[in-house]
Amino acid sequence: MLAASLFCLFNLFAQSYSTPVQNVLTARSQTKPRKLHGRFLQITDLHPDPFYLPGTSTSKACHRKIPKEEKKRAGYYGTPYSACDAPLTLTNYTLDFLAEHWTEDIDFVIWTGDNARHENDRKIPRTTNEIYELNGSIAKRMNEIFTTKGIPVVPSLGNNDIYPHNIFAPGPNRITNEFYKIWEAFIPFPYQQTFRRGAYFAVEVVPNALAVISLNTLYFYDANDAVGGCSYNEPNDPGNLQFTWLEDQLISYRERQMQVWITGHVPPSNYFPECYVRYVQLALKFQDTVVGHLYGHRNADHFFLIEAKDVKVTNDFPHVLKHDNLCDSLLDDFAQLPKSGRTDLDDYAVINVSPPVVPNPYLPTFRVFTYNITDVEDALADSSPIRQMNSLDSSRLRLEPLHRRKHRDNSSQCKEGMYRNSWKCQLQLEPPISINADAPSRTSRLWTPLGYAQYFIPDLKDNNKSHPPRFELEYTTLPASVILPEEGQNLTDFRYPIPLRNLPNSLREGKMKKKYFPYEMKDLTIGSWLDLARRLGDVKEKKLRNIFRQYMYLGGTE
Ligand SMILES: *[C@@H]1O[C@H](CO)[C@@H](O)[C@H](O)[C@H]1NC(C)=O
Ligand SMILES: *[C@@H]1O[C@H](CO)[C@@H](O)[C@H](O)[C@H]1NC(C)=O
Ligand SMILES: *[C@@H]1O[C@H](CO)[C@@H](O)[C@H](O)[C@H]1NC(C)=O
Ligand SMILES: *[C@@H]1O[C@H](CO)[C@@H](O)[C@H](O)[C@H]1NC(C)=O
Ligand SMILES: *[C@@H]1O[C@H](CO)[C@@H](O)[C@H](O)[C@H]1NC(C)=O
Ligand SMILES: CC(=O)N[C@H]1CO[C@H](CO)[C@@H](O)[C@@H]1O
Repeated sequence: MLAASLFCLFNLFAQSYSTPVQNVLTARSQTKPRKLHGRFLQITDLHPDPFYLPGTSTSKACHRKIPKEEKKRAGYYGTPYSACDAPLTLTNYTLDFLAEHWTEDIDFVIWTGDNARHENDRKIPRTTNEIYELNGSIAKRMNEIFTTKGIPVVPSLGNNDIYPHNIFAPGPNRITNEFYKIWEAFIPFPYQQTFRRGAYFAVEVVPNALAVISLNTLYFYDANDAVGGCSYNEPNDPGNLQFTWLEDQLISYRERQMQVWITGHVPPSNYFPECYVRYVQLALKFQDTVVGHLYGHRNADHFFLIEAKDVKVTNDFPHVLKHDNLCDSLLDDFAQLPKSGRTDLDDYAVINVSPPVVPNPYLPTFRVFTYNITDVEDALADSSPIRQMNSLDSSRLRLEPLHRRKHRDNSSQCKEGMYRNSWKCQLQLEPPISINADAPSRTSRLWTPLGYAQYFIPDLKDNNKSHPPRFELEYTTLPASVILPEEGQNLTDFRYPIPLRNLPNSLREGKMKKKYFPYEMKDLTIGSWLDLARRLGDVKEKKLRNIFRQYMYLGGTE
């Protein structure tokens, strides 16, 4: 039913892209909105491996040979801290667990790719059919578990979801056609044509209010030899076409006073330099519309900042990976941040990278985000004053001459041949960035992400047929003080940020063990992330820095 009404809405919207917002609002009155929980799931990098055999050698990709030493043998439910992919038992267990424990509590699912095994065994090369079949069977499960229950799923394409891995030519092609079929249930009608061309699309997970954009990051990924890397001289490069599409989407969402999550598989730290520049420019320009950026691929729990200075002509390409070691690079980066009084939040966006389900090379995880839904019913009701109130007052969108001075440095380099036709120099000619400090990415209000809870399987190595694994809370970004109602608080008004039944017993009983609350962030606004980053950049914060490192590698090493 929901699917049908969504379809109508999308259809209506597609027919009249420039229809005034009013008409769209009228159409919505036919849709009975789902009750929102203020939570969504991010799951990434499942990497199921149909050739995985328990007991075989971890040095043979867990495919063959029985080693003498017990600890070199593949585990029944997977092999933690190894280079082996996930046995189907783990993939199935994970999806079954989500079906049983989370479907009642979440509003939508962000699924950021890589649903086939790695290219890690020369003796059993991957085939196109195998990849599509794995994708097909997981997509089918995702559809059963979520979509059929009215929970939208927004998948994005991973670099291992295609053959050969990483290489993706401009569409329409075999890959876009294949995934168009596999993901049919997830791609809204108005985006089907776009998807066939570039494998990107968007879903209004809360119609007319909140959208998720699924990018095809392979067109930006610096390992994809089949594309031009957003070179300014190639307007038809698929990366450039995708950015043009993305900007159009963001303009339209901004006009409709909606908020957006930008999602994809490969994070911007792995983009071609010119694609990175365009990404930064859009992320900052639409800071008032984008609530956050969610990615996978790196298989390590971390976040990083993209900054206005990254698009300065005089700056070299700011690669997150300055050191061989991701953690050191990030801590180094954070140490460069100006003091909070001297930080202009207009200049930043935050990229969140979730660790994977596959225990390669750490432990299986997934994340559940919680977001602010205060007064959401009123806001979603037609002609609500709150909706009006929430609309960002365009007179307050500062058209910043400052930005022109700060970032558009019109440096002499732009006259030189090698720079003239770069996005950095071209973007200097763009109109200034518009900013709003009251936007949900900056100030906690409706749709602002408040925190996430990350679940993991700590003792995967001990699990076997008779001792199945169990996902447990690893940590949350939230402060301990908001997990349970205060004494005497009216329970009718209290919404558990993490459902009570998904909390460990000790927390339910009010024993607030510190390990669950490493960061105590009051919300996930840009300011809160910068506060955390600044603390992490401070060498005196030894304990916090160690925790960050430990959580990044789930207790393992890089
Ligand atoms: C995993 O689940 C699928 C059905 O969703 C089933 O066909 C398959 O046999 C299961 N595999 C394992 C190893 O449990
Ligand atoms: C930018 O460079 C152009 C060309 O050299 C020059 O005409 C213009 O005055 C410069 N603008 C500023 C603001 O410096
Ligand atoms: C949620 O948003 C409301 C405003 O709509 C704000 O008053 C409240 O503090 C926010 N909640 C949190 C936990 O940030
Ligand atoms: C399964 O794991 C448990 C706990 O790790 C262990 O006690 C038991 O012997 C194992 N059973 C088998 C059949 O390996
Ligand atoms: C709790 O809040 C609800 C709704 O706001 C109200 O109807 C109820 O009377 C309150 N209960 C108590 C014990 O104050
Ligand atoms: C489009 C496609 O490849 N679909 C396949 C997905 O996988 C299932 C089996 O898991 C096949 O039956 C489909 O043909």
